[in-house]
Order: sequence, then C-alpha cells, then structure tokens
Amino acid sequence: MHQRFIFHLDMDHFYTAVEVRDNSTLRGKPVVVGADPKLGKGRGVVSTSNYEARAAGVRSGMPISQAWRICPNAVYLSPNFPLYIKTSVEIMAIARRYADKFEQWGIDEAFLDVSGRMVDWAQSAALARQLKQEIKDEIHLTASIGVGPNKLVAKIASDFKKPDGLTVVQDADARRFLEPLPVRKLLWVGHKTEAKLKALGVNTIGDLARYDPTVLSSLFGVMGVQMHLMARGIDRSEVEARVGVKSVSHETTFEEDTADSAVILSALDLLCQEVQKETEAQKLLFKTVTVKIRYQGFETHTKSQTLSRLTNRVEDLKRTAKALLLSCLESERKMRLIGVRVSNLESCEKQQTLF
Ligand code: TTP
Ligand code: MG
Repeated sequence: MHQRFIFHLDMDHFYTAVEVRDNSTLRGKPVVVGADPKLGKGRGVVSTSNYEARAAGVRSGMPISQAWRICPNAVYLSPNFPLYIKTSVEIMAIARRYADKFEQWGIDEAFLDVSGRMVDWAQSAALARQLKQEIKDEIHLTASIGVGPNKLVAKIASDFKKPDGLTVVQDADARRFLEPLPVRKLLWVGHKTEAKLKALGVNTIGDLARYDPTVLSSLFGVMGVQMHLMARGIDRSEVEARVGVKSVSHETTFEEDTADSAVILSALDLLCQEVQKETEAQKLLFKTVTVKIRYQGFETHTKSQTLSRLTNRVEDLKRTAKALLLSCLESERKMRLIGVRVSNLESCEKQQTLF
C-alpha cells in the first residue's frame, strides 16, 4: 500500500475562542461557556472554557456552580450555538478544499486524507501549516493539527501540543510517540477499560503494546485485539464522508422546576431548532428522535420514535418531539430538565453518492 498522509484538525477551546474573537474586552481573561451561568447559582454545566480558566481547574462537563467557586473572576457566558455552527461551517468549507477525502468529526474536528497530493512528510507539514494559516487569516481562530500515517496517530498528535500546535508523527516514529502516553489517549478506551488495564499494570500505551495479545483478547474479546493493534500505532480505517457522531443533542435545565406546559413546550421548540441547525451544519439526516425529561428529584425518562424515512426538516423534528413529550407528560409534576436528541444519522453527502 502506498504511504498515507492523514491530518486531524481540532479547533482550540472552540466555543470560548469564538466568544473572545468577537469581543476584544474578553482577551486575556478566563472565559467559561455553559448553560445558565448567572451568578454561580445556575444549574447548567460547563461546555468549555479557555486556557486561562482551565489553569484554574475548570473542565468541560463540570457543574457551572462548581466552576464559579474555583474561578470566580472568570467571565461566564451562555452558549451562542447559531454562531458556533456558522463558524464551524466556514472552517469545514476551508478544510474540505485541502483534502482528497474529508470526514467531519463533531463540531470542531475533522480528518483529512491528503495522500494523493503529497509526496513526503515535509510537504505534508507545509500543507498543514498552510491550512492553519488560512483558518487564522479567514476565521481569526487557531487550530491544532496532527499529521500521521493513519487516523489514530493523527488524532492523538493533534492533542499533543495545544493551542496552535502542529505535530507530525511519521510511521517510523509512531510507536515511540505513543509509548509514554497514558492508555486513555487511545480513542475507544473509556474509564472502565482504563481501570481494568490499570489493574493489570498497564498504564501507558507502551505497556499495552508489550502486553500478551492472547490475554488481552481473552479478557476484552475483539476489543482487546483492536486495542493491541492501536497501541502499536496500527489503524487501517479510511477517512470517509461518514457520520462521525452517533447523535446530536441539546438539553436545558429550567431556571426553576416547572409544570407549566407553555414554558416546557417553548423550551422544547427552541431545543428542536438548535438540534436541527447543528445537524444541518454537519450535513446530517436523522431518523430517530428522543425526548428526555428529568423531573424534580432527578427521576429521568426518555422516549424515542423512529421515523419511516431520513429527514433534516425542523417541522418533522418539532412534530415528533412534541408528540413524544405529550405522551409522557404527567400533569402537575414539576420538571427540572428537558432534552432533545436525534440519532440514526446518515451523511447527506453519502446519500448523494448513493442516489
Ligand atoms: P473539544 O474539541 O473537545 O474542546 P475545545 O475545542 O473546547 O478545547 P480543545 O482546545 O481542548 O480542543 O470540543 C469542542 C466544543 O464542543 C467545545 O468548544 C464545546 C463543546 N463541548 C461541550 O459542549 N461539552 C463537552 O463536554 C465538550 C468536551 C465539548
Ligand atoms: Mg477542540
């Protein structure tokens, strides 16, 4: 097989970077984007924070009230999804032009296969530098890029030096590069697997690469075989216009627990619009709609419906979500949170090539 040159592009602290770009008074200050940030009394979670806030210990997924305690001097902002999506679409349009094969992964990441245009690593590094520069000039944001012989190595390389990083890992160096990194860095190693591996004395990717693969496969099945290959930097998967995400969802926590159906339905309407805009931006069609309800006291229910065909129409989403909500609404019972998710996703681009 001929030499492959794969890029993984990942925007730096994406949501907060967009906010700081558009408001120069935020420059140099810690900034946190998350739902319902007001005065630290809010009940949402942190979507992301910039590096100034991360230095104080703020992390994605942390309750915003906790972020407020450890970083009270940060500027707290509610997410502006339409703006992030518009920016994402602009970035992806630029990146797509650099690649023979392109695969968007979430809102701010993408894989690019540039093999057909490149003859060596130096040329690949120059192209990655050019892409970073074009994003800086046109979008006024920084990106980090990893360049590698496959998606796995490229993805880990993009995370190696952030922000504004460029890390090139040639095939010959892949094992040495991966060796000292914690096993968690391997794409599919979740917390549970990590704990099991730790118990075996496997902490780094190097430990895993040296581990007996027959023991791994007896313990973890197919995944054990897969992990052992990954630990040795082997990944044959193609960059393709396929769906990198399994679902798109948005949720909102009410300011106060409520049983007011007008408030609940208007929140649902807004969530449907946000979800639909994001699927549109990522060129996705969906088939399954799920509504999530959390009542006072954290009891959580979800209800799904699969449509007869793929769609990206907001009317389809709103109609289905509303029917699902009404079918499981218990009157008088106060609600804390509501969420909308679409799954069973298919890329529009793939659909176009199919037909
Ligand atoms: P990431 O690329 O994971 O994070 P990031 O771009 O903020 O920071 P980094 O420099 O480390 O890449 O996610 C992209 C965006 O997705 C992020 O800006 C906000 C959103 N997001 C959430 O809403 N919730 C989450 O838990 C995470 C991880 C991200
Ligand atoms: Mg990012």
